[in-house]
Amino acid sequence: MRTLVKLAALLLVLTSLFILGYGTYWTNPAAFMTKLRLLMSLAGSETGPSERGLICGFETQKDILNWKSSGCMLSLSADYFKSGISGGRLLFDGAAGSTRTKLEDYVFGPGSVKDWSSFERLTLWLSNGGTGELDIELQVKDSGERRYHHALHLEPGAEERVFIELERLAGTVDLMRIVSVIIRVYGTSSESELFIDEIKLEGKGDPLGKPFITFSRLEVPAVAYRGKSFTFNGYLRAEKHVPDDYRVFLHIYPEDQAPVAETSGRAGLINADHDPPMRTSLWPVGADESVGPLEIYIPEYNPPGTYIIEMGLFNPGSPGMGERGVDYPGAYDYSGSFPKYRYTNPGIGGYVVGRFQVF
Ligand SMILES: [Ca+2]
Repeated sequence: MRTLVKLAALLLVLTSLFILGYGTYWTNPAAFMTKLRLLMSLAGSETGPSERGLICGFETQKDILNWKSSGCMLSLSADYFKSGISGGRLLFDGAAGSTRTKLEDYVFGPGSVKDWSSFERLTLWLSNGGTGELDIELQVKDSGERRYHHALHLEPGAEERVFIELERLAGTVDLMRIVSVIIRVYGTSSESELFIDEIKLEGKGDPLGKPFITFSRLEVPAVAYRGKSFTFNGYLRAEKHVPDDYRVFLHIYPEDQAPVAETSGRAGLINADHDPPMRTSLWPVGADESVGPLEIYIPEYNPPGTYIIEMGLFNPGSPGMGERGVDYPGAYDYSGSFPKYRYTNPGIGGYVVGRFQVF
């Protein structure tokens, strides 16, 4: 009797599959296989442990549902894959005036990887399956709406494995709070077709979470006078290569103004932000580099007393607008508007590197 029930159930499943697949199979065998795989994935036959750092493997319907598309349609495809049994296929609607299209993944993928700080690079495969050239822009967005842009061009039939070093992203976006990966495609028509697979994070280790700028020393007089200038110089050392050109922030203000949270709100503030004599991307590793010399004037109306010197490197290429008051323990500090490099020196808090007297 039980055997009969099992047989009946099996027959029912096979009949549903047949009805679902029959029409599709004769018109489009590939689509039939995709549907079959979808049914299998929905039935839970592909639930393996997700790979560390995998953002999207384009293997299940769930992978597809993470993406929000506009001007294009994403589906699973057996025609292109670099991992597993399928990849993603982007077809463009080709409507009049539709020259660019967007695909956005809210990084809720299998690994839910929002903190990228322990990885070294982002990689993915792209292949142009259509007859026209494609201009593609990859964007990585963080919770503060900061975006990193990476542009590439694909000839018809060309395939590329894209690598983006996270060290470069770190200067623009907050690697601990990644929100989405966006793929924009320009110049599409209804003949355009883009395949994509295996979006993942690679590498491990701590280079991105570990500070690598060392404060070396200051050259300032012990005493300076209101209504006069003094000569300032400071030295920093890069313990590893700095990928971008950072600017020096140099804030000098009366010590009693330190409790004021916003630097710009401190009475008597002297803001001496400037570009270092040598671009930070050219700084040799392990050597002291000077950020001056500078002549700094102390206005006569400034109060006398102990003054604080706050100095560091920040990235002016970042669009800013960071969340304030966020404790960030890594190599990059987003507690202000722009990413700053933290010092390796223990005990340097708030970038305060020295004090001097003003008379
Ligand atoms: Ca795949």
